[in-house]
Amino acid sequence: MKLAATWALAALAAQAAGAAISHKLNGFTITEHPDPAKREQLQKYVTWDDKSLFINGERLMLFSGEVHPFRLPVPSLWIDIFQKVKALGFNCVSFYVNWALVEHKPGHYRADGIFDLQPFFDAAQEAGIYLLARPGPYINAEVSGGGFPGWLARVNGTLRTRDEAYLNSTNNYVAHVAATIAKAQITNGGPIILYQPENEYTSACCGVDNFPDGVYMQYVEDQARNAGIVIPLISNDAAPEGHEAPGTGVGAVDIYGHDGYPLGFDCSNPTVWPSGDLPTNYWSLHEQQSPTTPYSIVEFQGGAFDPWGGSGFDNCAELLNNEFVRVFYKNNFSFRVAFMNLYMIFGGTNWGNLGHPGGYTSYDYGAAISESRNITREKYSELKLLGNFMKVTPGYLLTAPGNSTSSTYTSTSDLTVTPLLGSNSSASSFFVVRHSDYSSRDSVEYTLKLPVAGNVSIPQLGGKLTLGGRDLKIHVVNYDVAGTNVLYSTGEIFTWKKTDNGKILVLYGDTGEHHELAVSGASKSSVVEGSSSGITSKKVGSALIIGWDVSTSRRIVQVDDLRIILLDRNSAYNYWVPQLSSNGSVGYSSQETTASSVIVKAGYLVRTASLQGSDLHISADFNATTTVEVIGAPSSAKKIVINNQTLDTTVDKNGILSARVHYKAPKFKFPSLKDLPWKSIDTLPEIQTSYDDSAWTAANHPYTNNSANPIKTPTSLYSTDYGFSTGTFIYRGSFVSAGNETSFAFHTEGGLGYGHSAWINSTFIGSWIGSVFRPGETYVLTIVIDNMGLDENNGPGYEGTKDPRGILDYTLSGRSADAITWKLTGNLGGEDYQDLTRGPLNEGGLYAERQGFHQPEPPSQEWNTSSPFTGVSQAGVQFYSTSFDLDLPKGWDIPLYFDFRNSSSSPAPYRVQLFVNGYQYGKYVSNIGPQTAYPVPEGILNYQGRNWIALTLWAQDQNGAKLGGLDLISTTPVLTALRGVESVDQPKYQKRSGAY
Ligand code: IPT
Repeated sequence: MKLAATWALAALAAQAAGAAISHKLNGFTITEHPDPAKREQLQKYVTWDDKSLFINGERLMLFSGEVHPFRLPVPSLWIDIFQKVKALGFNCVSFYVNWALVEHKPGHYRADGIFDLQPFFDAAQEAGIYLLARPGPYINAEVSGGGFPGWLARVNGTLRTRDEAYLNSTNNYVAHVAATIAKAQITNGGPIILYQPENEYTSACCGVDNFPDGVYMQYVEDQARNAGIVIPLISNDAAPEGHEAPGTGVGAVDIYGHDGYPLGFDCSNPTVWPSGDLPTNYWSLHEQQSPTTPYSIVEFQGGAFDPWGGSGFDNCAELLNNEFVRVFYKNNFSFRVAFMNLYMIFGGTNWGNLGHPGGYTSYDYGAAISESRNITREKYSELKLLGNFMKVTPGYLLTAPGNSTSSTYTSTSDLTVTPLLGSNSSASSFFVVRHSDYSSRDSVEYTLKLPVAGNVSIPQLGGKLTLGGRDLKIHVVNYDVAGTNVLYSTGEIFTWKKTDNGKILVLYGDTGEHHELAVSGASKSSVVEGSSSGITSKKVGSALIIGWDVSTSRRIVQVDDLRIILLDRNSAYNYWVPQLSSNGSVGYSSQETTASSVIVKAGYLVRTASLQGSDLHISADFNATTTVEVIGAPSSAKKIVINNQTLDTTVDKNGILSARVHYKAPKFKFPSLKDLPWKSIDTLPEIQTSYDDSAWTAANHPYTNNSANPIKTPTSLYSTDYGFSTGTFIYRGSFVSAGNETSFAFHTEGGLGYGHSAWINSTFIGSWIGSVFRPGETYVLTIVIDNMGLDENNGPGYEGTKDPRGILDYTLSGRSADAITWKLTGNLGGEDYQDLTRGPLNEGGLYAERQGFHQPEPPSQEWNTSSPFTGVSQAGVQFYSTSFDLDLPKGWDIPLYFDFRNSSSSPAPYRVQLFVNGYQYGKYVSNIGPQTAYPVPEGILNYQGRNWIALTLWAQDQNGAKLGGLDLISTTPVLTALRGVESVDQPKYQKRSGAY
């Protein structure tokens, strides 16, 4: 009610102002608000100027990572991701909603259970993370159809255009999803601060006229506004091209943003950074395209996707590694980026057929947080140094980016410096120093000329600065540390904070480097921890200059009431800066850390900290025995309490608290999957002569509803014409022989990496050697097609989602095509899918899936006892089921994987689907790869209890197939503070009425 009223008022106000221009489209009145100030009438919580957003009036840089809740379908694990993002120093997460999972049947929106968004919003809020909502309706995202449900292939109009049939198809979804998002807006006390309509509305194809169509964009925006969205709308142009930027007329968004993937998506040469790939013109483009809005990169490369047969995500993690983080992300800071979202920060899993054909089950993405939620990639640590620096550096947003130069500020043209200049000589400035050849692996020595202290050459006390290969540094000038002015520092800042009796500044550099800082108005320094060797200091003018060689042992230098902690990069990786709360609630403010944080040296992860009396509670995770130290705690803190355990705590002369956490890997046992009692049935009964397909859908439409692809067959054999768009399809074509048929040729489509197998009656066509048909007898063709998902719909006109799946064409020699009568099946019920819990895409059309045997407790008593390790000796599809118990220790986060390995180097090709407690959590194709290890999260697996696994084994070779290997394996167990991981609903097998 409140929202509706706000919206109505805003509309009235806009009308009264007389500035709005209205258009009519599809029964909606579309209202253009050319003046962004009008948006301020909608709400006052999220505002902006040319430099940054303001949340509740506070100017702040939004540092964000992309997370897709639907790629981790265990709601109780979402807090884990949010806390790991928060620990980076980030304050925002961007998320997509996947329409295909919530409106599989037109008009039926269903977003409950694992698809409910509210627990995601709640977890974000608990962790102190803001959200950017990106519900599409088109999302791309390497998901089937780019998020379009299969039935969109039947829309008689061009997708993502103003065609009425398309717009109408989106109304129900957006009305629901935007209303859900609206309820969780910051205006209602929720975490959502921004909304992105559409996705990369940047290019069109194939004769689509009227592009870009502002009236169409405005329709998409008004759908959101009409559902109660009052927060600012932000765009994500695929490249900095200025589409829909404010001032471009109807359809303009409030805040312009663009995407950037400078190293692309081929991970096969992970050490090669091609020349010219570092963006250098982002700021000048921004000034041209959207000078009134904060510079926003809505998706910046956080990893890469990888296709079937690709080089694997370890390679992507290497290509987009810690060096990429420091060179490319810090380079973005030279453009004063004020909103930066990394796509992905956690990729997750394409479970249950949700992916597009260009990807496999893993969507790890090589992201900072791995698919198994692990944070051991070095890029996570590097990002933490950067995220925490930005969090305590609000002065950055007030600077003006200047021109890059290789002469003004450095002694060598091998380096290029981009200045971010403060508005006057005492304001903060930043100097971003990089290699002129950005990919250089050379170490370059240099001195700096900064506009401070009379443009002296730095280091002033002698020595040289060094920029290592594939590094980039941000040097600060006039940097405010709670009232102390750091005149300059060449050592990079991790964090700083105010303490009870002074302030702490943490600096880091690489070993072998020399650094210098100058503190205004200070007179003397002393080394209060560690060796003073390599540390020099001297008063120059009114500043105290301190020079040091980076050492792997920590040194603390006291300068008046400022305590400077000097670290090397690898040591800095172990530091965390949780906000200190009294009640466990984390909060949002960017200024919080400087006043109310603690600096914690620990190991694997620190999640939260709170002070309760004299107990300093820290929730943290460990993968090794670790000494925990707390620096800058309030003087009332006496004891360190880790995960509710009070530890023996010592306090040193500098007030640093320390305690030791012992790590001893727990003992636990896994079942050997090979030795389990497996039960098995044939899941291709369709090739038996006795098979009855009377319940199947007749493929008898003499037309197609697919406006982009005319049919070549007498009746349509496109799966989506009959409501099938997910998982395996089976076609059965019968004909009465005239006796003269000599060959059957057919053309199928299932998307990149797909396969098919075909039989005539029970004879595998792959091995068929031309037996003669007997006239008058009926023959049945059975064609099994692996559908890898629907293609994405890259822009208006591409119509990728309409690329048909199924049989595209066929000929039966000697006969006309209509001699064959076709039937088909996909998942039981098609768009009226059976499994409301696991959602519309999870099961395909194989017999065992239609029956629901992939769920726990199938009726396997009567089935054969046979194992996938023995397999089958001819072409076909076999189904296997078994169960085992796990009893893993509580309080441990133990990443588990199902690991397939080939026993021979050139196995006969086979395809496997792996079901875990009914959830399809792996699709393995032996001859394509690259994925062999499939992580399955706790919550899908029951860590304390029974687990049912099932496999479909599709032997594509006439000689059959068997598993080369399948093992349950784990990586290092993490002693975790994470509590309350709950298994999701895992409905067990129940006889399905009407199942065939
Ligand atoms: C960008 C899409 O917006 C996003 O959904 C995802 O597909 C991403 O690419 C790649 O993972 S499009 C960008 C490549 C121009």
